[in-house]
Amino acid sequence: MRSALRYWNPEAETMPRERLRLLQLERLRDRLAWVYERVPFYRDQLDKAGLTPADVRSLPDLGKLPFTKKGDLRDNYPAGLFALPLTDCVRVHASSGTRGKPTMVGYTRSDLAAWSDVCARAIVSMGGQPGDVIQNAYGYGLFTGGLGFHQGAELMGCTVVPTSSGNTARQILMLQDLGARGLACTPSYALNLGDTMREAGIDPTSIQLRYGMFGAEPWTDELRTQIEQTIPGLKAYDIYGLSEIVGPGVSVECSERDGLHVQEDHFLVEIVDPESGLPRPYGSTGELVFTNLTKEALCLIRYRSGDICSLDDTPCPCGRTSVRMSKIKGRSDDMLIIRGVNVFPSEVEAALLAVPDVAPHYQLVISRQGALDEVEVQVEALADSADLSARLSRQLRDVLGLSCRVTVQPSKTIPRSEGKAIRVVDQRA
Ligand code: DLL
Repeated sequence: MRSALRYWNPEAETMPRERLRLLQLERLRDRLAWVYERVPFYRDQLDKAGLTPADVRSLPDLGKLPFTKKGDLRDNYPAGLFALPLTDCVRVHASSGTRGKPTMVGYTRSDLAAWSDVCARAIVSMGGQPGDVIQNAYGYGLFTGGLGFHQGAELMGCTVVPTSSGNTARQILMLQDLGARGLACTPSYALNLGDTMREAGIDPTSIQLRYGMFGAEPWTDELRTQIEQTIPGLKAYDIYGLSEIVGPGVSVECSERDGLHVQEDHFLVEIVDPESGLPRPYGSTGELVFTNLTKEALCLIRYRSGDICSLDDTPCPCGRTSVRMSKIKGRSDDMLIIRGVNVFPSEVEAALLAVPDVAPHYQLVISRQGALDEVEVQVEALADSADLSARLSRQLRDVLGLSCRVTVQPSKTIPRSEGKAIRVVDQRA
């Protein structure tokens, strides 16, 4: 019998940190020269800062370079930040633009090969093995989730069932008939799928799911527990990524589920103060900033992700040597300030799901009364409970210092997700 793989790319995943740092520096210098020669935006940026690529002699020198922001991609829509003409790309993807135009990203054949490799590493890290059947319910299309996962799973010799998102009845049929061991989708959709199976009275032993590869939106350990209770036998793992940098596979949990390993040979990660942009030490919370170390088509330098978490470079028992990210707390632009209290939707999720009788479906509705922001937390109950709303209000006040109205809605009235869940409805003008 073939022994189980521990790593997909052992050389890259277990490289001693000193060697990894040297490799990162070499790749950083090479990519800086690449974009300086080919992308007018970066040439201008560096010229204005009085720098040339040769001025970066050590990794800390990276801090001298200006940031790239989402607005820069928008201003140069569709392909102004590409280092190669569109005709040299073999594929494009785009992230859903909530404000106007989407963000367009491009890939050469070599970019796709590197992306497939990091996705294969991620699948093995979450318990996948060559030969496994993997059902991929991330949306196929411009979104990077579907095709990103697909090519990684194919590369490692899995059998991919490309269901894409939605059509829950057909998803369940495929799970039963083809016996997938791995399920890839957003965590909110996994919960929706599990709930639907339970309501339909499906025998859990007719499903062979063992691992879930869930990401593309913030979620908490409390939601992880709920998903695992809803789909017995499945272990839920977190996978992170963003289209601007590549798509899924930038970082992923291992069997320890104690942070997400960043694929640092491809993505250089920093953590900065979201306000000042100054570097923050490992262990403290801040905004993730990524620099591509190997991309050809769209190679971003110091890209402000907007995602808030912390980094940890202590050794992991799994043997991978890369730095780990904590779960994402939220986005810098999703942080709510409700009567002076700063709160992320994920903190509300963790506090709510710690209370018995509350269903794992919720929405925060924000409105403005005069000069004050009001938040109404809408939830559904698992069982009849006259004082649920009062208990939840107390919990939010005690845990988060947040005073808000909690309304318990009739069952099934909070929209169920098929992709990224909408947790916040902002009614402010
Ligand atoms: O969501 C890529 C992806 C697909 C990741 C499938 C994982 C699985 P975008 O649509 O560009 O790309 O959205 C990127 O989603 O900046 C985060 O705010 C959020 N996000 C992605 N993964 C996670 C995660 C894909 N595991 C944006 N936890 C990112 C929290 C996540 N937030």
